[in-house]
Amino acid sequence: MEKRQKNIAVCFPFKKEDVNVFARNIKEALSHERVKDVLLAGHSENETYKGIKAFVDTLSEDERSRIHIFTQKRIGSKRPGKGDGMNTAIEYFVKNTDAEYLHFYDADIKSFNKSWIDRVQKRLDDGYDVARCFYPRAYTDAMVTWNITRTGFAYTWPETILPDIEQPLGGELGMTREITQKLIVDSLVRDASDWSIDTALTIAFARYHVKLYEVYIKEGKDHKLYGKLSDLETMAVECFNIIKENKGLKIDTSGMVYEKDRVELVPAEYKTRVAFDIEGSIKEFKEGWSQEMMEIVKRYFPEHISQKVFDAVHGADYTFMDIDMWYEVYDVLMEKFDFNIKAWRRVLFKLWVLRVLNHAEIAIHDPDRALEILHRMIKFFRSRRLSKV
Ligand code: GDX
Ligand code: MG
Repeated sequence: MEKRQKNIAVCFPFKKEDVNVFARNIKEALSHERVKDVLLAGHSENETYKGIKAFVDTLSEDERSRIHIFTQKRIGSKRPGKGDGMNTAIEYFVKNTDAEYLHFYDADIKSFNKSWIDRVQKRLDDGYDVARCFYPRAYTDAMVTWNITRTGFAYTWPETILPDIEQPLGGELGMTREITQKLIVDSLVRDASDWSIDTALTIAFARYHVKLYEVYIKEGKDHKLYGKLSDLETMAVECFNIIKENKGLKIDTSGMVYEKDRVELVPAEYKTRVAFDIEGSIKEFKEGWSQEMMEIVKRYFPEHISQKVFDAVHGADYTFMDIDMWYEVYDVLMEKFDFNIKAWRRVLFKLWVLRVLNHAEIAIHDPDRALEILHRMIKFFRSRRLSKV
């Protein structure tokens, strides 16, 4: 059989990670016969960076020559986060390597192995421009994806394929060099220096009309887990904000090819696994309400919603944020939310927590129904907006 040339670069953006898990992933990537370069895009020269550098020093000369370790440049204007890391890596790939394909994987994935690279690359070899991974996830997980991003896509671009993408925030994806050349001059992507990068990339792919394939990784992404929902506060807010900022953007995906793997059966353990600490999240919802936050809720949201929110802060009913009410909330947020005002960011987070608690309550008793409601929510957002435009 003809031996294929080494033509893939694999990048791991990283900030603060378990060095052993990360080192194992680097080894996996290096052991792939087609991986030419491994790009390690660090946040800063922190402990993880030093630990990984020390690990790289223990590798063979051939392996070391294929590793490129660097810290991220300041590229975007938002918070300096994962987006600056990915954009620095994309630019590095275009300017300093000659591999044909660039893949990204998160550094903290314990279930990662080199077959993931094969599964992504197979689709690129088949002629797709971008291949990205999706996974079975606990029915109470992916709460930013469902309630912020897929709903936001359905609200803003209802006539496109964007709301159908399973994991629009997924950090595991591969693309051709041609796509990376577009990304390094795409201001929407370059500016997305924080958690908004994954959304920015998804929007960019739609605007380029790429041939997109979503690959189902059935064994799942086993990575570091969240505790309370507040671990996701920054992510939820940044992911919402990029959609709001771009709500005027016209996107037409009619010329786009989009395919995904069929999901056979979701393993039973994902249905009942609770992805975060529910009691802790309720407590967090109740705490830290400033006068300014209260005023925002009172002033901008319909009274039947604001009253329930205020009652929930002191009372025991915090599971009322169903999909109809979430649509009403989303409508207000798309008009009035102001990222520059801290109280607004906190209000968005608190309302999202209520939405998650409503879903979690159903998911604990009837997971299949809860999942069905999430799908119905996307359809509902889409049809409401289609009937408006
Ligand atoms: N260079 C750099 N700079 N890397 C970062 C930074 C940063 O500021 N922040 C995080 N990373 C790395 C991190 O070390 C890891 O390798 C990866 O980015 C993802 O971060 P992690 O903390 O594991 O995020 P999480 O919550 O697992 O989120 C991932 O999945 C989300 C999703 O699929 O829903 C991540 O890829 C998100 O972008 C994505 O939204
Ligand atoms: Mg992770």
